[in-house]
Amino acid sequence: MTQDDIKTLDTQPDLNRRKFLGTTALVSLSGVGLSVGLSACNKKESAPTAGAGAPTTSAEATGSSKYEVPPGKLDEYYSFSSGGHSGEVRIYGLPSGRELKRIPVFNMDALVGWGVTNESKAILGTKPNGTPKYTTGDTHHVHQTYADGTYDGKYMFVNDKIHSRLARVRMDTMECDKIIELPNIQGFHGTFPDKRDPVDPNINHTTRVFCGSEFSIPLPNDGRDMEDGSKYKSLFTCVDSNTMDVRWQVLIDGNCDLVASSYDGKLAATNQYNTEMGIHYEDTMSAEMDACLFFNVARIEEAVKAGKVSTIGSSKVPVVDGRRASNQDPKTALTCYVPIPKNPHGVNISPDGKYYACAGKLSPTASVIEHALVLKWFDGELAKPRDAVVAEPEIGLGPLHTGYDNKGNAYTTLFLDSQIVKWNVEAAIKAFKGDKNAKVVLDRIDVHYQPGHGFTSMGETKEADGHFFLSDNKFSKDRFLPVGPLHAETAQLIDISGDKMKLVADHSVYSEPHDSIIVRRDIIKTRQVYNLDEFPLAVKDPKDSGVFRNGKKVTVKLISQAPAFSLREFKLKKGDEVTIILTNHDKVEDLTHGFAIPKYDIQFIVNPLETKSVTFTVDKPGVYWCYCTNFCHALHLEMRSRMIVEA
Ligand code: CUK
Ligand code: CUA
Ligand code: CA
Repeated sequence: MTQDDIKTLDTQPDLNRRKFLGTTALVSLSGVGLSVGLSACNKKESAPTAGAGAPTTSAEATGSSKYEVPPGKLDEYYSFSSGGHSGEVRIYGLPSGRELKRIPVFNMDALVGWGVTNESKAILGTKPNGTPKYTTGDTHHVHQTYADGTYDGKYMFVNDKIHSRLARVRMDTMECDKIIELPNIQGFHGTFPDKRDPVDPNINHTTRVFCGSEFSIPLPNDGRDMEDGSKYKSLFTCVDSNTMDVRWQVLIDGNCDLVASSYDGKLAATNQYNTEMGIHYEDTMSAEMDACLFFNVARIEEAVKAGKVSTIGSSKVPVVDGRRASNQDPKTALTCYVPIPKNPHGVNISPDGKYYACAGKLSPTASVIEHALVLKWFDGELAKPRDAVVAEPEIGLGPLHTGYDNKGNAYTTLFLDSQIVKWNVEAAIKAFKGDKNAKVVLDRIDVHYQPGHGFTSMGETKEADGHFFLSDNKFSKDRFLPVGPLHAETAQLIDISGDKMKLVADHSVYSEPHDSIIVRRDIIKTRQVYNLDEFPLAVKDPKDSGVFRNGKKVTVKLISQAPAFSLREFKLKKGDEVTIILTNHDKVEDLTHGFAIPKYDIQFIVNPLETKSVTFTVDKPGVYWCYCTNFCHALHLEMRSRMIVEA
């Protein structure tokens, strides 16, 4: 594409395609128009759908050894990614795309024993019968904690959309250490940690996590008001990042979706696509304008302190009123609703902290909202919230998520156009003011196909480095060997360091990552081994091994040290409730052992100097070989212990 073409795209949008989205798709809501217009792949009809054997044209393939990571060499970046339906978090190396780890969070995991061990069940929460309360999760957004505007390498937070849970992952062990369920909400979608305290200048790091609820429900949701949509409500939630207690909630008009936090700690933001508060999906598209909703964090916390709160149902969480009607006076308002066209998706703050980009989704625009002007509105010095919008460039069809480089450029995913568009924020602001020469759109690149999230290396921090953009695409079709009706997703790596974007790699990923962050490797400092002392149950001395009976409750203590368990066998009686405590005494990193008991559905691992426990009732007499599941030694297969259950 030449510079002239780009200019044409910028100033003269393709009217037919715009019209298609703007009228056909949206007017014929009940007909096929909507499904064609809004569902994927309307543009790439010519692409083979599956197994057609047509090789990809090599014209677009620009991969070169510069981006390859040779054997024995390490990647420059970590990419932390949500796992969608899997309920897990994944870790990749970039640029190689090597999958390094899957962290079980909301899901069961046989390798780790997540959902099996007592320790993981205590984090997951259990039903009265001791099984995990939920066994499914739906992770969408991962973000790490901040200090001084960049990652501090301490924690990562991830949402669970299906059961409205927030999980925290420790970055030193890359394991989940806490999960909470948010009260009185459904469809917990966007989440973002704050970056500093809005008031206390000494707190320059994360202490809060903001959470948006996408689905409105009757409050409390106990069988009342089910047919009356006007009674459905959404709440915006703030969680303490240290204690993981819910601090407060804000009752709002409309819904929440994605969430952003400002660099000065003063504002949190969420885009709203259902300001109509529609229950049926055509109702959610009836208005031309929805909103980006801003929360004044300091004022909300003052109101909570002053007791201007209510509670909902059995929840004790203080709820403040952020609805429009109660927040008309800017000088006391807790919330500011900035009108944005139409069913926007995504809100992302620029690394200089000045602007939020809120993409239109059903409008081919990205709205640029100036942070300082929103603050001005709260001071009573801006006539109306919409005046905080300082640019609204037309960038393409189905804009969703925006990443940033370190040169003032934004990169937005275009779901319907299957493109990434690079545009300059300051130029967009000039164009909005009437400067006809401002060159807003700088480049476009095709991706394959239908990108959801896109994100840049370190792009959610003030250390954005403008090196890579990763496009997480929802369809891959002809890009990989077909594996049945469901294909892999594509994560496409794009070098954004030059004027032109350059596609450098296709990585296949298991469905369906939504959001990721790309983190410089020097920020992450992991531990090599655990410490015996951090586990209260640890079997510290091999001599402490044995079977300890207290009526029908039996504790079996043993250790693992390659290639043996400290008990060759242990005897139990049918009906015993047994707790097995296993401590791994191997001290070398990665020298992990497993413990599996056939027919009892027990399987877990113990890492070096780690302790884990399981509790279950032995109801089947017989001999059960407990064996090591993790290849640890030349005599790994011989590493066994006999569980003998007497009738
Ligand atoms: S949402 Cu998935 S593409 Cu859940 Cu972040 Cu936009
Ligand atoms: Cu221990 Cu294999
Ligand atoms: Ca709407």
